[in-house]
Amino acid sequence: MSTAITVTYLISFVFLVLGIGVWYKLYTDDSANRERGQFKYLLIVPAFAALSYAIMATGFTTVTVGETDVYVFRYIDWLVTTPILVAYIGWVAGAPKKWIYGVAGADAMMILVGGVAVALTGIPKWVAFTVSAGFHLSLLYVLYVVFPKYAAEYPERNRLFKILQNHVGLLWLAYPLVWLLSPVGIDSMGVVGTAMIIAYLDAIAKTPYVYFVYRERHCFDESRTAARAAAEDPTSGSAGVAAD
Ligand code: RET
Repeated sequence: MSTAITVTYLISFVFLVLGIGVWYKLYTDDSANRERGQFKYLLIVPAFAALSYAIMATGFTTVTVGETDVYVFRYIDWLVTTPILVAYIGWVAGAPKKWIYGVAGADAMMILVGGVAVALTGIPKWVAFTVSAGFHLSLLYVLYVVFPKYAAEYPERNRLFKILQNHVGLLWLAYPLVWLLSPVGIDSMGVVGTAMIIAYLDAIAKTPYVYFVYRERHCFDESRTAARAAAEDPTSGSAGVAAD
């Protein structure tokens, strides 16, 4: 493995360990309601990715399927962590469980089928790519059409919802594009460039995500929900007028 790749993987590893530190601050902040925020699940995101980058930095990156090298740790990491990233947005939006599990399932299928596409050749490869891209589109539909309807009922969480929605909605568009240009796609970008871009995208997709939740951690506080409910309730006196 080239030195450039090893160094990039190590940088991503350090950035992801920083993400674990941010998570720790989030989880141990007594002024925030960690149970309502379901912060515990977010640890898996930087921790699993840091582990997978540590393993990849040692040079153990690929498993050969037929004649193709498949970056197994990359796909295992994505399979474990990306459903959490999208499901958590559903949690912030206050969406029902069926949508939260549904979007996590669509995400897992996107990664699984995308991973299979790497190992295939010819037409089947492009069919698998298209199916995976279809799951990606369905995920974006839930993020931009379904979740906002539920998020509207929790105005105090709206800021965090919008930040995470756009962080995931926009940044993730780069992944299928990089895949397309990489050696497993139309091969107009080298192995080193691909590895470096993905290592960068992965780190940016995770540590800042946890940081955004940290910054907005108080949106889950009961006092805020109660204050809004009181303001919206016309029977609670003049506060109802103020809410308009
Ligand atoms: C693949 C190839 C097939 C088509 C599509 C893909 C999308 C992958 C995505 C991955 C996101 C990964 C993240 C990792 C964080 O560490 C599988 C590349 C649509 C969106 C956010």
